[in-house]
Amino acid sequence: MLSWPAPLLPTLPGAGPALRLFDTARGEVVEISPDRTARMYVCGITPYDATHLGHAATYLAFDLVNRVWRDAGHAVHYVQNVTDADDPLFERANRDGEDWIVLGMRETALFREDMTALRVLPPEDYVGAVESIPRIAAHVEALWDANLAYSLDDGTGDVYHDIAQAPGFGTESGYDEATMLRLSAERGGDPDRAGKRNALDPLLWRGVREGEPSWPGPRGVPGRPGWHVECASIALDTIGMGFDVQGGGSDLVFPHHEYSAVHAEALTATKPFARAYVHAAMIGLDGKKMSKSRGNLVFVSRLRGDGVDPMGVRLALLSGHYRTDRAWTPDLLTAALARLDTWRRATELPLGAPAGPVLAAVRERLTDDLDTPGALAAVDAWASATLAPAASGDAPPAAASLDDWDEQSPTVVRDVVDALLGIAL
Ligand code: 5CA
Ligand code: ZN
Repeated sequence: MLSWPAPLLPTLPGAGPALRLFDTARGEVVEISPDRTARMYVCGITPYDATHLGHAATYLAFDLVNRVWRDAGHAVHYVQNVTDADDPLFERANRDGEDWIVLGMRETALFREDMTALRVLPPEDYVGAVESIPRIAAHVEALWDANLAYSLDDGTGDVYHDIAQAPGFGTESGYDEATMLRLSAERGGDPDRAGKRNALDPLLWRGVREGEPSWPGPRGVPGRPGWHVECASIALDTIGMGFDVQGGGSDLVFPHHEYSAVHAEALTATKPFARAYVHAAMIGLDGKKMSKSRGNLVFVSRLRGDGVDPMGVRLALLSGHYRTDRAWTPDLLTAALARLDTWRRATELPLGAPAGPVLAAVRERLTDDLDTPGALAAVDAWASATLAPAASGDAPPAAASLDDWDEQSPTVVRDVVDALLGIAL
């Protein structure tokens, strides 16, 4: 599938510490040690509605991972999927009397525009579910042929993964069985379905139903893929096993990332699927998780349409830590636009406070589990030091040497903010 255009990425002098991120599976902040090419898979959108600020916040968190790696000299093989054939799409398209393919294409196009406006680095592989169906079906067939999957004998053609044969099951989320059963019921699973060997067995292939689109499937059974095997399969076919970061929002910890990992580990008889599972917290509005089904959404495209500077939106979302559930408020945007203005005024001055410390601090804060509030505070400190003499009409502090307080510094800081935070000043 078509990705979106890449913004230019300035190169910065020197290097920062190694990246550390919170890994859900290990329950702690761990050092991420990629090979020369770092590999990351981030779960993409289900394109039945426009991108809201919750989605944007999640993609921004992983954009920082991408930027930190590139700053450290890594090539990055970044993969993202598009769940362009799933129930929410069919339901919305039916409701609106629209073709589900047209709906998916339109919302995916809007997502690309939103990501471009927010200056998110594009994935190298942007892969749709529909275009992947033959390969997903082959993966399901392989599990079935290995007797790791079974079909229900109720005539539906539905195929399930036999989780009792998956020794790694439960290690990504670390949840107990009761929690898994509850979350499975809440998030699209079917623990109460009759005929399954285990209530927690996940759907691999859904046999064709009246009125639903279908494709040729495993052992010739027409239908469509389950959700988790979609991501397992796309990741396997692009970056393979043992990649560095599997990313998404915290609502994907279970069941989605647990099952994607278990499917891929069963398919390859190797471990791990990902070396770290990293989750961004939820953005809410008025005390509730922002979600399409609740309808409490603020869309990136709506803000853009209202003339809001996308860099203000980016800065507002980065002003909170990615692992803290937080609310979107109009005040957050107002504060971000004021901050953006301050940074712009400071970087437009002919002379600035030393840039070295701000570069070191931004690198240090971001590599420490993406501490964006800390990184932003470092730029704030530089901006106020730089603006202070201008405000008071004084020359730069007499003690500062020419090397320290110089004409390169505003340009360097602009590059730091651009390369590491993705903010164009
Ligand atoms: N297509 C699947 C992933 S394979 C999916 O979850 N799509 S989605 O459109 O519902 O969500 C896209 C991404 O945004 C996911 O990573 C999801 O975890 C994240 N997300 C959804 N709602 C929020 C929210 N309120 N705050 C932060 N992230 C969110
Ligand atoms: Zn996914």
